[in-house]
Amino acid sequence: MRTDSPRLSAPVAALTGVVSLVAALGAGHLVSGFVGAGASPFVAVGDAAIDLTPTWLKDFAVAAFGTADKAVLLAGMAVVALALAVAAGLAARRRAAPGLVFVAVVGVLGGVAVVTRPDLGQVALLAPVASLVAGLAVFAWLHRTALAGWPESAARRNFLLATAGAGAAGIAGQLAGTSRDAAGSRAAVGPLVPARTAPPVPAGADFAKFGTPAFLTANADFYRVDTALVVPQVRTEDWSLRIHGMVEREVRYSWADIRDRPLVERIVTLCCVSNPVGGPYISTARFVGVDLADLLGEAGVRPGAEQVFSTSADGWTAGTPVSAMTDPGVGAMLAIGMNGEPLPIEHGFPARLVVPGLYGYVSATKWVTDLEVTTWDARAPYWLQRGWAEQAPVKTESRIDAPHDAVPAGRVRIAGIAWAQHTGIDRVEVSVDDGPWVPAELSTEVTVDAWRMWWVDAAAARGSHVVRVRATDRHGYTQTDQLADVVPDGATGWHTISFTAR
Ligand SMILES: Nc1nc2c(c(=O)[nH]1)N[C@H]1C(S)=C(S)[C@@H](COP(=O)(O)O)O[C@H]1N2
Ligand SMILES: [Mo]
Repeated sequence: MRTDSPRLSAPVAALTGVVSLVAALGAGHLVSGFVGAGASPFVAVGDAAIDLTPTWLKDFAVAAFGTADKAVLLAGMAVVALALAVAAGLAARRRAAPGLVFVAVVGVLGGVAVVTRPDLGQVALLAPVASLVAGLAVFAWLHRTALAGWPESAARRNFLLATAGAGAAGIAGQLAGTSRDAAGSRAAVGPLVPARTAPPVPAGADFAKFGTPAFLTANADFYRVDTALVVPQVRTEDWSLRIHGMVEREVRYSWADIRDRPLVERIVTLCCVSNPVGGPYISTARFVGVDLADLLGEAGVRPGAEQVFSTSADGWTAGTPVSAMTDPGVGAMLAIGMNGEPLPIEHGFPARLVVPGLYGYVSATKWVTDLEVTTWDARAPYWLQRGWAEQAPVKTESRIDAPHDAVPAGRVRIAGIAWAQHTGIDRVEVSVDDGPWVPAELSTEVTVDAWRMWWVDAAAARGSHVVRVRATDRHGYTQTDQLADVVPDGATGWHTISFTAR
């Protein structure tokens, strides 16, 4: 009769896999603290997943989870990684080799994710290499001690040691990374005083007391949309903006070059193309910066140029029609300040693009470092490669914000926002229960590049009611009930809500 070779129990085998995974992630995170947060293998794989996600799945994720979509992605990845680690352990109950192969395959995938990141240099590869080495070494080591006699105290000690070491490495990496982050640089910026200020916001610019948003959105409430899993940390001392391509002369601006120019201030509404009818991805701020028309003028745009292809520190790209940036009437800016502060780090510190009238994905590059003047054929920006439109002016739209719950029957105040950038809102009309369109009262216009608020009163008997809104811009265009999806160039249709009067 043949005696079985020693074999790990299933829980111990699974634990071997899980602790090795933790060790691998800890080692990678430690090294990423020195070579850049995006090199941490877990983050790099997540970033790669975001870039590879098909558009329909991304739309679903945004629709289902909103801005929590990244947290959901990370949680999903954690579940998959844990399952793989358990599988690696279970595959190695007798011999370590199958488990080691598993660890190696996962480690190499992490490495591939890092190498293919557009924003990471060669040294970033050190992070997944550290993960791979730590994962293999810890797996082999724990496997050997566990086979030699779990649950002896020595074996148990090794498992604890490996876990504690991984945790310490992860924390050290986090601290090292934090010491290189941009918060200190941002705090050192000091006041950004515009030479040309935007008009003050009059008292009648919003109907917040009736349920609309405030005219200016606080930085903390400003909607946020980007593909970055970890917010890029760009310090002013490391930042520069290069303008090149189809220009007379290539130019490069340092932070001080920009900050020391006369600054302009403009109130602009930013809107995301992924905003569904009635959606929340729209906000307004007072931006401070310099005119892109001036910077591009200094470089000298050559005839035949069609798009300004902008790139951010994290490798994201956008393509903007040259005319939207060189026509001084548009007011496109390189913004460095927002609502009286330097740009918040999540909104692009130290510098971003703001182009009134265009959806963010074709214009609003955050953490911008490079402008290449080129043609549409030569360069395809990030969302164009994923099926979204090349030209994406913000569509005339309106939204109902109040009422949103049950209200007492009788006179009901309905309020909301409308926007028609560059053109301006001419009128907003509301229809209750398919009745006639009734004109709403409009707020004081601050600029045609910002949203406008409206309200109207309606008589509502006890029961449930349906409200629709439509806006007309000063070109005479009235929103139609034609429904369009957000892909490829923005949603259309009348925002419709229902409320109960009792
Ligand atoms: N670097 C970078 N810039 C970016 C994006 C991005 O994913 N990465 N998203 C764009 C999109 S789609 C929008 S709508 C705006 C949103 O800007 P906000 O987050 O400041 O509101 O940023 C734009 N700039
Ligand atoms: Mo967007």
